[in-house]
Amino acid sequence: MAEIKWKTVKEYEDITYKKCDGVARIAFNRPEVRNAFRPKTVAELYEAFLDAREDTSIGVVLLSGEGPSPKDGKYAFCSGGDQNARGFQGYVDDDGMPRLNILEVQRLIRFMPKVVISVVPGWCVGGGHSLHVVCDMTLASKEHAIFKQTDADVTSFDGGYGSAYLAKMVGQKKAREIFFLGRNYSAQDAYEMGMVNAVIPHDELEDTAYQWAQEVLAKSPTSIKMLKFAFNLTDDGMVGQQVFAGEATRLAYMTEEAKEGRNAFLEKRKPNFKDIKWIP
Ligand code: S0N
Repeated sequence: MAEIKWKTVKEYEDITYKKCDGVARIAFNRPEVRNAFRPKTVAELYEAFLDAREDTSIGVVLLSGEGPSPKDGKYAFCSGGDQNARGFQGYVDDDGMPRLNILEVQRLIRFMPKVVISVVPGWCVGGGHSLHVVCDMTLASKEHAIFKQTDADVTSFDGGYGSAYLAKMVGQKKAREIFFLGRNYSAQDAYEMGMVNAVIPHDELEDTAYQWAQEVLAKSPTSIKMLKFAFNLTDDGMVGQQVFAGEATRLAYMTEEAKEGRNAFLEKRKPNFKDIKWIP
């Protein structure tokens, strides 16, 4: 495969953010703490995801973790909330504000009209595990990825996508086992459970993720967007319906009858829809 020519979008402290040929790559960059996130990390993550969502040249976002750790050479996707930043009411920001802002990033991933792939090079734990669950697809390192839910060890619980949506993916019994026992699962275990799309040799993980992204990019953007929102709809209740219906409205805006409706209002006349066919 030809070398991927990533261009850095912006220098951040806690993440890296690059783009190349329709693909954005966002990665946690705190390998010395297994890529745990503090509020600053989450704020940076949110800004980068928002940029990727708004950039019309981007169709796929890869979410990963930089590494290995300079301390011991181990790899991590993300080990969840930084327990050093955790205060009484949440993860405490530089300004002293307690936050649970990772949930805002989860919603951004869930509702962005682009495909988000989690690329898991190592530990995928706690709130990091929840992030991989909420991504559209997951690719994992054969040698180094380990999936683990520690929420019940640290009195934290993702009662939304991290658990309930996980159960839709792997089944109720398995999801309860993951949370209630907090065991380690290999990439192969996670694949067999249905929460990982492919197990990839570590050295090929990044290239494979980019290749998967290019395959998605060869598809029709409107189809991919409508399919993502259709997959989401049944699990997202009225919000899922709102997001899907919003895109249906946009498609309706592109019709002749929509032009007639708008023009009639602007021209202060009654709309004339009589030439529009009632196609069965
Ligand atoms: C990841 C683990 C299993 C790795 O074990 P290993 O390889 O033995 O390494 P360690 O020696 O333990 O760690 C290396 C260094 O990294 C530090 N570190 C690791 N993880 C964290 C962390 N999360 N916070 C702070 N520091 C961390 C270690 O301390 C060590 O440092 P040194 O070298 O100085 O000793 C293992 O490390 C582990 O179990 N980590 C903790 C995992 C965890 O419990 N995470 C928190 C789980 N909860 C959340 O994430 C909640 C997130 C959230 O915000 C939320 C809020 C509301 C609703 C939902 C959520 C949600 O998303 O869940």
